Amino acid sequence: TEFLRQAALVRRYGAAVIVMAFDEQGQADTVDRKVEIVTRAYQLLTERAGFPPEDIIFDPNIFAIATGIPEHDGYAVAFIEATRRIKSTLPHALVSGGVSNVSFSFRGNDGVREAIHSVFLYHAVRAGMDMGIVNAGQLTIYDDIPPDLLERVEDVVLDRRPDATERLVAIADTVEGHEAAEAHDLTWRKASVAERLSHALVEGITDYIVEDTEEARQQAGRPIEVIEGPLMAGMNVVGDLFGAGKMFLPQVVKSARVMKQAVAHLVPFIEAEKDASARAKGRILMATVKGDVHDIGKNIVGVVLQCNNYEVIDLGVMVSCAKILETARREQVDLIGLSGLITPSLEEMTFVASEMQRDGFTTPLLIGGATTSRIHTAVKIEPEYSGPVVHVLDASRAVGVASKLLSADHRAEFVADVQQTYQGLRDGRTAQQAARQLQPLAEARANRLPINWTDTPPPTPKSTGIHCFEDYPLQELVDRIDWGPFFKVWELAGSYPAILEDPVVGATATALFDDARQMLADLIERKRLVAKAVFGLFPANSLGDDIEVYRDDSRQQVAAVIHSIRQQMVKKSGGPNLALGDFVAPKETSLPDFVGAFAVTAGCGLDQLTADFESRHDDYNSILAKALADRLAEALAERLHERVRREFWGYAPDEALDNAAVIREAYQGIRPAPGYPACPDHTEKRALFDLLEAESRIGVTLTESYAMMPAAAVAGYYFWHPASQYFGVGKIGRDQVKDYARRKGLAVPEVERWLAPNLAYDPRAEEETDADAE
Ligand code: B12
Repeated sequence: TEFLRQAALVRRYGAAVIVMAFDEQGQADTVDRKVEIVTRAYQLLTERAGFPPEDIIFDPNIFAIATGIPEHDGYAVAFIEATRRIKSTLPHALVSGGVSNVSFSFRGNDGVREAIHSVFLYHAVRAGMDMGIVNAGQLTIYDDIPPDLLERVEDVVLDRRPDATERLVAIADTVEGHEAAEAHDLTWRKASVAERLSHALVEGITDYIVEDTEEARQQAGRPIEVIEGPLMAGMNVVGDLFGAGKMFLPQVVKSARVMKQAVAHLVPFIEAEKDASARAKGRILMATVKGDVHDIGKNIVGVVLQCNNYEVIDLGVMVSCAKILETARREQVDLIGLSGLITPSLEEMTFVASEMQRDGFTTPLLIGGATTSRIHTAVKIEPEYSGPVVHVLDASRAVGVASKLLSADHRAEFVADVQQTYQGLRDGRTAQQAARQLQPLAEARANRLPINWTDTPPPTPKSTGIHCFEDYPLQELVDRIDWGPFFKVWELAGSYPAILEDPVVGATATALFDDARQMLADLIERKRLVAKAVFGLFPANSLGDDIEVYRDDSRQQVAAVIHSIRQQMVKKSGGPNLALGDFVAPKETSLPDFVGAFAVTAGCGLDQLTADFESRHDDYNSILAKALADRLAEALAERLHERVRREFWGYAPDEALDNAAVIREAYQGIRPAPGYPACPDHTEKRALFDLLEAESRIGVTLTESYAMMPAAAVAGYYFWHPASQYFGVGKIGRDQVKDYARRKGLAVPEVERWLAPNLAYDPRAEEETDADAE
């Protein structure tokens, strides 16, 4: 009962649980006991406490091995085997464990401990372990463990021989902690041509690729054999290492560059022979949907799939549904992959799925991109299409999903599993929706942020009106770059700058960072990218939830209205229900307040730059350039905001924050951008752009889904008040949607379409209720 009481409490907070393999008789140390205890817990949690199984994490106890006590020798194997059984018998449950325990008897000898952790993780992860607690400073790369040590450590971890501990102890003193130093030698050049090609692919070295490929071609009977033979073999090694977590994304993208250059050398010979191209594992169509311009993520996925021998047809960005379906038919693709960055793309993806259904497609549909999610895919997209629909979280999972969908043996099981999971998510969602408590709009408004305006009268900007920078000095932005997201693009986990020293990804991150800084210096020196910005500080007052922006100080003529949306969730904490309008002095106070608006880009010239790289089959530098342009755009937004606070508005003239403090948003005021959680309506960008004349002044345009072009662009508002803060609007009710539609002069269904992710209700169900009422 105590277990169930605690489970109910955890469930009330919506949290996941970690359950140790522990019962009335104590901690479990054998496979059977571990499995028996967690199975009992699983049944109680799922059947009695209503826990979704994916929120249950089991920790089936990792105990120290090689302690000298024979009964302890099997502890690692017991964990690994228990994990395997849990993963096969208790669907969706996750497995974790405290890894460092296992090597406890080698305290003081980090070299041996690192090797034991890596070996243990290697086998446990293969058995299904999902996560673990481990000192990241005590890990080495499995493949880097010297063979002699590896054998002895595996003997111990896998309990392979009775004298395993003695044999490991015998060499323990000779083992040193891992060091990254890798000799820069060229001995690999002496190996056979096939081995050289494989080495160049795995290490991402392009220096000799054309001459080696040519040598291989001369030796081969036909040019295609070079691709099908040594190049494919090398790429298979890369694919396997990446899949096993032993190689990281930047390295894989560099490998792809080697492969592309080799293939480019061979293509003219293959064409001269009129030979069919190498047989790929499958043909995948990829596209960023209509109205959306983002493509870094899609391109990365494309590269990773190509590395794994899939043929990728990439239609680029802003691709209409008709073109996607027409190409899919003509090219007889095996999979269709859609990508999107902003929320309007979610609706477009749903539309593509419904059109696939209408056209009688059965091709599996993959969904990916920053704005997508498993829950959205399950709730909105999958019900539209009877073929398989799978949300893919990131590049490293894309290959696994593609291979299962294209495998005759595994497809049915995989699809059934995904469908069952999505059904579960839909059911959970309905229950959640029913439980969600919203306040009526009027009550939420009554609970607005109370600001005593007479205490802090609005500061008058030093300089009102519109300011424009047609060529903002890039050098000034370098120190304002937030490098954290840059590493995330490359799927390297960790915060900057610690990531550069990280024991697992540090070397890769450092090499990538060096490349990035070198390219940045080159971009600045040769002026290959141009950054532009426009901003304005305008007289303004709030009127209810809206903000009226006036043309001049007389405040007679309204130049634009910023429509803000109010939080409607019940605030158990007693906090206010916020809307951006709260941060501007209400009209009835007669106080002369102001708001700011801005649009920046660092993407002018980027298309030419990436086209150059791509013509040289260099995805690595192309992706690097895009990621840098994004960083510069964000840095420009940051720097401009800083100057607005200190110089142009001048309400914080003495502000002196370092980059880390700026990234932490330790300054006064906020800079929300339409699309971000405080103002989720992308259509508000239209008024913002008109107010700033952004199109004509800096050449940034809006697509039909309100994405900005060039892609490396940010646009938003400035609020000065010290109480202004970032927040999420969350879910809203139909009362607010109707009110908002009226204020914006739009039809309710149109607003419902743009704000789909924020609706607390299903508009289709509401339509029926309306009809019933009539
Ligand atoms: C960096 C960033 C930016 C950068 C660069 C954007 C870019 N090129 O990605 C800048 C600063 C320019 C930017 C601008 C904007 N952004 Co922004 N941005 C982000 C951020 C922080 C990270 C995105 C990113 O780069 N991820 C790394 C890449 C590699 O990942 P990815 O694209 O998701 O791709 C991976 C997977 O999704 C998957 N995948 C992708 N595609 C596909 C396709 C297939 C078939 C498969 C299988 C897999 C797959 O694999 C990829 C590799 O692992 C996200 C928040 C977040 N944490 O996601 C917000 C976010 C994407 N941005 C958002 C918004 C709103 C904007 C702006 C509209 C804000 C504004 N008003 O200015 C603009 C729009 C720009 C434009 N041109 O219109 C929102 C979008 C959601 C929404 N509400 O619409 C987010 C989610 C933030 C948020 N929480 O609100 N942004």
